[in-house]
Amino acid sequence: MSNPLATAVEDFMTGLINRNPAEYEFHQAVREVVQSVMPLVLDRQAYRDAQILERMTEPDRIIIFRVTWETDDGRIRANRAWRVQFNNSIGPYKGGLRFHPSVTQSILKFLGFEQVFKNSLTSLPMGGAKGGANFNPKGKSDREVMRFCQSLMTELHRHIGKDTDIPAGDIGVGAREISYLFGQFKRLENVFTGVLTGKGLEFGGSLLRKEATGYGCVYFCENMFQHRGDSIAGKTVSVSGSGNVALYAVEKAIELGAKVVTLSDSGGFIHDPDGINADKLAFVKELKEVRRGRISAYADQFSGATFHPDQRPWAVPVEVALPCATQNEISEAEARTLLANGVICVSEGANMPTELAGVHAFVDAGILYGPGKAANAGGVAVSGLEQSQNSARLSWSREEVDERLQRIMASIHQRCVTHGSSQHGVDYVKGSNIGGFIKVADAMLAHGAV
Ligand code: NDP
Ligand code: 2IT
Repeated sequence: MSNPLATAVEDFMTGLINRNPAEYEFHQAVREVVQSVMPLVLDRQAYRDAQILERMTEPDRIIIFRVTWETDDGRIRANRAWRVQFNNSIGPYKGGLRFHPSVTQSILKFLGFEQVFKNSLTSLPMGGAKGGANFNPKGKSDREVMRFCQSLMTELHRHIGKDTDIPAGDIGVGAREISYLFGQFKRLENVFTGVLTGKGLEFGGSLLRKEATGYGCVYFCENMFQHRGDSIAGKTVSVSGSGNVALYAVEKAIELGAKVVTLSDSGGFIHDPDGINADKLAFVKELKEVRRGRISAYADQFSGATFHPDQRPWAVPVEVALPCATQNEISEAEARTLLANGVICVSEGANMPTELAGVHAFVDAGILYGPGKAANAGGVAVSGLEQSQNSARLSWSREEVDERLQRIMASIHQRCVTHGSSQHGVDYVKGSNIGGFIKVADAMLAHGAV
């Protein structure tokens, strides 16, 4: 017998795939959301009459442009850049910029789409966007990165603004890149304004923005544990990545009493059965944030640790996994390995790190599974707080920002509980998708046919 819900999802997806051929990451992100919200859409005639789902899956606009720049030895190079302005129903467009050779329009559309729901969950007035370029910052000099950022901003500046669209960092875009982008925006527009977040503390940045995504991911993890009367304290944890999100997830997990045993980069992963302590983390921060080195150096530095080239950390038995590197870094098979080895909690620092079949495996197993759009919302939330501080021309203390971050993560968790209750406990996928959807959908209804 045909299931009307499954049929509605498949009919919708067929149309979306036909309209957006070969954008596999975008299809994946949309399918997950549509599976969650279709019952609500079928139930509310107003959503169907206004074609809310069709409109929410179509970006407001995509800006595509060439970025031409010069290497240190005078060769001309060109890259492609995008800004996907997805939805500004509840606030100005907001979302990061990614610089990585793998960047495609499909990846930026999935990220922009996820950002709409994530930003809605934070309760702050932020719409969703994402941008970036297929530029590889690895191996480039600071001057080359500067010239690239300046060239990119020379086009991007006319499309962004503090009340229009506020970019920030993501993979390959950290403090250095945001500073160069900000400097060029200021030069072109002759205004000093909070048009980017993740800025340096000397020029309008917020305390704790750097730490916010990783800390927030662990706060969300702890919220899930506490809801079950448990805690991350004493648990063994694997973390992937060794960038901005991963390093501060490790820092907070250690602080809350967990034992973190892995880190990774695109070259492989390190396993340290003794656990990464504060001193070892300080070494990794210096290695990654200052020297821009490779994680394999960890195993050369600390006896007892091993490096596993070209592998991901998911076969290491742990109770908690925090994927903090990139999309689809946990395959279905790896999700099943984690479950077979006894994982009880997965909190996603990265965006869409788990393949959809792996997501279903986690949800069906009834473990605590916090999807990225809920668990990694702390970064954009503190970006929103950076914007508030810029508007008020104030700087809040670290304690004040941390307290607000903890409150926002707890309220996202509560929203997931409200919208995601199921017979197994809380389905955080359903909770975050429906919780993020309703506010945006209702704002779109209120705005009429725009
Ligand atoms: P960084 O560039 O600081 O670090 C990325 C890390 O992931 C590096 O260790 C990198 O290794 C690894 N990585 C990236 N791409 C790949 C790949 N294709 N295969 C294997 N390893 C890879 O980025 P962030 O820490 O900022 O971002 C990590 C994730 O968190 C992304 O999914 C991002 O979208 C998400 N996120 C980031 C937020 C933020 O505020 N920065 C907010 C919310 C989510 P290598 O150096 O070898 O490339
Ligand atoms: O994926 C994300 O939420 C980010 N990269 C951060 C976006 C932001 O505007 O701070």
